[in-house]
Amino acid sequence: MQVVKYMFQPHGDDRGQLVALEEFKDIPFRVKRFYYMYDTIPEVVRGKHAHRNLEQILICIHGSCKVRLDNGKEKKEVSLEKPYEGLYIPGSMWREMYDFSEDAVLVVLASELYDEADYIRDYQEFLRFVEESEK
Ligand code: T46
Repeated sequence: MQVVKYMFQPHGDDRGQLVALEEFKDIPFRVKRFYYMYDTIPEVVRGKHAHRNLEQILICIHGSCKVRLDNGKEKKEVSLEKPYEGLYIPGSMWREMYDFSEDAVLVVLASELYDEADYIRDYQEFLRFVEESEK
C-alpha cells in the first residue's frame, strides 16, 4: 500500500516561514472545504470511518499526531509532525487519527463539501465497499 505524503515548500526568510498551497498545483484536487481540529485529547482516537469519494490532505500545522490508514487489505501508520508535511487520503481508506500532542492543530483540505452520506462508519460495510469497487 502506497502512502502519499507531500513535502510542501516553505518560503523561509529572516522573518520566518510561510507555506502556500494552490489547488491542482500543490494539492491534487479542487479544495471545496477546509476544517481543523484542536484541543484534541491525547488518548482519543478520531475518525474510524472511510469515505466513498472524498479526497483529503491532512496537515498537522502545530504539534503532532499519527494517522492509521487501512485500505481493507493493508494498514499503515503515518506520523505527522511538521507543518510542511501533507498526508493525502483518497476516498476508500479507513482512517484513524490518534496520539495527538496537547498542542496539535490538524488542518484538513477536502475535495467536497460536508456530506454525511459519503461516510462509511461500519468497518464490515467498508470491507464490502472495497470488494465491490474492485469488481
Ligand atoms: C475525516 C477526518 C480526517 C461538520 O459539521 N462539518 C465538517 O466539515 C466536518 C468535517 C465535521 N462536521 C461535524 C460533524 C460532527 O458533528 O463535526 C463533528 C465532528 O466530526 P467527525 O466526528 O466526523 O470528526 P472526525 O475527526 O472523526 O473526522 C473528520 C472528518 O469528519 C472526516 O471526513 O476524514 O476528520
